[in-house]
Amino acid sequence: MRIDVVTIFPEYLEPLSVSLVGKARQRGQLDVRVHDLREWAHDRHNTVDDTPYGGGPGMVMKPEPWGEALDSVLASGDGKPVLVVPTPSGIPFTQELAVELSEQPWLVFAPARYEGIDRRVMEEYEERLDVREVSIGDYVLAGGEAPVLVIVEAVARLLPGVLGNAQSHQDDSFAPGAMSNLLEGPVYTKPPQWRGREIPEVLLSGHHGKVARWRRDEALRRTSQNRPDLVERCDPEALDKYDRRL
Ligand code: 6GU
Repeated sequence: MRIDVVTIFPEYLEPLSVSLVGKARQRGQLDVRVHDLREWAHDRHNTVDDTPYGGGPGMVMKPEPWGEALDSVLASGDGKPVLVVPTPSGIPFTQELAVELSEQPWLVFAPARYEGIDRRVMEEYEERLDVREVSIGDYVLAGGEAPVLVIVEAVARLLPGVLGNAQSHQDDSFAPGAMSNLLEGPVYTKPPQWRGREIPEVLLSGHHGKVARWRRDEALRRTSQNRPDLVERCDPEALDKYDRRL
């Protein structure tokens, strides 16, 4: 997969060289290119923003640098990318959308600072591309760069061969399928005693059926505690599938 990011803070994207995403790049599974939007500014101050028409607080990102930057990125590759625009007014970013994006050969991210990008940029590229305005949650960040890190990590770990074990994301909380509405329960590793605390006995029993049932009960307990909204949407048949999963 190829990913381009156009931003006024290229250094904000440096974490994309670390950990899972960094390794996927080193292995050639992911081609990430970060571009400085100011390269497409024209005045000597490299201005990319201006005051909003109609008045009001803050600044709006000018359309010309975005248009030239996106045209240049589009011309540098084959075919059409999906254009992802992080914004608190977008559709919710979900695991389902992560899966859909992970199936694309090419993603271009256009994170905004300030109050957002001049609307005509979206109108222009909606005529040419699949454009997704995406929000990562119900809170407001200062810009779309942190959401790009979030979305790229969620997508990259779904690419074939990026996680060691293909099973490991079948069981994710929010993975589409049997467990789509349950959170994962607690996990334990060695030592068997730590500061006087023990491992739940069932995990040492070697009884796969009982272990599966315990995990499902813990998943339900955690979900009703932290996300009662998800329990309401839970399909009872999904619980039986959870039992048979191991
Ligand atoms: Cl995608 N951008 C910004 N600026 N704030 C957000 C967001 C995105 N998602 C939630 N809050």
